[in-house]
Amino acid sequence: MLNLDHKPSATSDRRTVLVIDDQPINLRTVYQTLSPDHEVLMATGGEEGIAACLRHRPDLVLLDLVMPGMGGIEVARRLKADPALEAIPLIFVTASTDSDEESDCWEAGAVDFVTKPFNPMTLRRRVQVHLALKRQADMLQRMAYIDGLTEIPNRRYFNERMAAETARARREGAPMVLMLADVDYFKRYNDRYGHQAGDACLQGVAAAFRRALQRPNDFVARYGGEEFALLAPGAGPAAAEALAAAVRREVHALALAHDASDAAPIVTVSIGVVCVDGVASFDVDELLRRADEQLYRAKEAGRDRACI
Ligand code: GH3
Ligand code: MG
Ligand code: MG
Ligand code: MG
Repeated sequence: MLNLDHKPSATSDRRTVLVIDDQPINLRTVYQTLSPDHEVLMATGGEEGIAACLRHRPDLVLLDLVMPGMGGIEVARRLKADPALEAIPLIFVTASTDSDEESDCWEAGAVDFVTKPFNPMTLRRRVQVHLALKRQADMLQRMAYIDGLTEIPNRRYFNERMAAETARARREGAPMVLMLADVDYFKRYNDRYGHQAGDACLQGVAAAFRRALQRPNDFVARYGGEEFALLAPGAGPAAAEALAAAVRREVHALALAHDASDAAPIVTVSIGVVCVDGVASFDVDELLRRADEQLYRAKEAGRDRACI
């Protein structure tokens, strides 16, 4: 599933293409073919290519099949295994005419296959077609998965990522942290400052949550009206404490006056935290129920706090 936390795709017409090939001459040829229309990044090997994907999140990858060290198929598998990178379309560019190898490329997740030496126009057109498809897919994803008010992912996105990350945590025995956060006395905030100010407050709180995220795969979604859900895959109890503290610090730093709150003179949140230790068996509903219980405890204990 697309990682929605990266740069919005619809902002620029120039899109980024990453070329991974061990031969400088091939890199140069592809660069000359594509650079008039696109930003072209280059990597001379598999590992370097994956690192460039993580750093630059290209819109498309052109991948050489045969390279010393990590070959193209392995690069493709790794990109497809990373939820943050799997949506990047891959086109194999290869001198191979072996039919089995061609099948391997498709099975590794390629959207297209270009044989070397290529006709420059064919390469340009194929790249254009797949960039256009990617742009449409990105737009649909945004419309389906981004909350219109706060511009962070919505509950649908959260449910899908949560299911995927929970399955992964179970499979890998990795820890994970789930948080449900709720704005304190928000009904009073609306009553006191008006619904429009309430909307602006939710936007500010969403941005504060975002700033509090610590690692690339952490994410926050608008779970309901003034409720937010955070997931930190791979995080243990110490990271959970740090994340909850960062969230509270960022929300406090907004310093939004709330003189109708019994918790503080500013907007605050209460947070229910659940740490998954990686060996326990659990399912999504159970985790959400536990996070909700912790949130309820935080509310009962006076709000403006996290319960772990
Ligand atoms: P608590 O501290 O126990 O959480 O109290 P609360 O008032 O925050 O909780 P309650 O669930 O009673 O009220 C939530 C309010 O959030 C009610 C609803 O009108 C408001 N709300 C939900 N979505 C939106 C929104 O999109 N914009 C605005 N302005 N208000 C919203
Ligand atoms: Mg090669
Ligand atoms: Mg609520
Ligand atoms: Mg509330």
